[in-house]
Amino acid sequence: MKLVVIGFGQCGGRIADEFARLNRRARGQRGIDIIGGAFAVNTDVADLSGLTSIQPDYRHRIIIGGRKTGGHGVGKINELGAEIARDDGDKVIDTIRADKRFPEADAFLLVAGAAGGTGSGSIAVISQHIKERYVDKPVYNLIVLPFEHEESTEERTIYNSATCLKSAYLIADAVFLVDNQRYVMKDSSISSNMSNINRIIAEPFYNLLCAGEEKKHKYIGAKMLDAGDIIQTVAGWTAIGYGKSPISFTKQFFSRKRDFRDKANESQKGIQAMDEAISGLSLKCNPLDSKRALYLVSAPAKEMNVDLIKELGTYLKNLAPDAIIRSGDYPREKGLLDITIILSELSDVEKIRNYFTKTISLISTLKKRHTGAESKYKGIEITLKDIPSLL
Ligand SMILES: Nc1nc2c(ncn2[C@@H]2O[C@H](COP(=O)(O)OP(=O)(O)OP(=O)(O)O)[C@@H](O)[C@H]2O)c(=O)[nH]1
Ligand SMILES: [Mg+2]
Repeated sequence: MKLVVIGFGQCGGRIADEFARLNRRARGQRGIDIIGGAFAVNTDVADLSGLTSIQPDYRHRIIIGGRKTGGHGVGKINELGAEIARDDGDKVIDTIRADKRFPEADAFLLVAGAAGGTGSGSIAVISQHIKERYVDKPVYNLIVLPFEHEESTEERTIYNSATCLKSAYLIADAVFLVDNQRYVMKDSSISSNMSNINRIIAEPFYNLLCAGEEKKHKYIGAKMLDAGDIIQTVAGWTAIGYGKSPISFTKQFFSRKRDFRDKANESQKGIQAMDEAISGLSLKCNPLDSKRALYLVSAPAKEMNVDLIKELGTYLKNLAPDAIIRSGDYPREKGLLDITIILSELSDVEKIRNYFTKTISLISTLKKRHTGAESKYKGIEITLKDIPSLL
């Protein structure tokens, strides 16, 4: 599957940059393309300059709202981000479709941080523009949820997240949810932490996108997972995960001599990788709530067999009994059995529900505060008119 990846704001831009690196890796290691263009859109010139892999020209790093922001961002006011996106949406789309790789893409992936201003405000507006113009290509959003410390120190964080998520859910074919808090790692400086987090966010998409683009016979699995499977699976609130289990060299080397113990070991490794993928999902959710799911197993061809795939399917079906499950195998990895998993069409996501309820109560608090301020203002006005003016 080939995606047109468009990042909005700082967070979105950096993750789109990560996808550009994934594509470079796919070309270098496997001779295939998984991206039909990677773009970054921002109101902030400095943020665009910090990217490394997206082509540095104005056709790939797109500045919007120059007149309104002077190139300095929208300072977390996502309504302003949305307004700018409405004004400059056509410019963004015209720029993206000028890329020669654009026609090959199967779908769009738009990325943004929920809590900021530019990305949070513009992702749904541009998704809407794209959907109006390209009815035949699905539009997916990948939305990054804020760290806990951001939620506790800044009211706007929750409000922006709720409005961004609601708008994205209304317009996008699916919303991949990524919770920053789940990726927090100790003993790293913030910036290396962020780039680590971004790398881990993008990683599960690597095999998932590569599998359907393979041309060489030996890398095509018994059950190839292609763009059609992904499009059929991904809908509504969605989480993605990745897990791996090493396979020792000697085992691969002497694999002709496998006995029943090796076979049991294989399944165990498969289940272990699947457990890791589920416990490391991009967002905490309950598999019971998912209506559609997908898993892709990638391992050296010798390590893969129908029983393993079947066993993994049964395992997942027990966890997500209401889900239609699609699967595929991808005989590619060396020394590794890895699993990519998607849980989609989630009927409930606690974290998102909390953003919505907190925002509703925040709005009523703000209203009260506002009327309080108005009566105070009126109070001053009344006394003010009796004071003589020197003008
Ligand atoms: N995972 C990840 N999260 C990020 C990154 N940069 C920012 N964030 C998160 O994104 C949110 C802030 O959004 P930004 O992308 O910085 O904001 P913006 O869209 O540029 O909007 P303005 O700067 O207000 O114009 C916060 O919750 C950050 O924790 C990043 O590189 N990776
Ligand atoms: Mg910014």
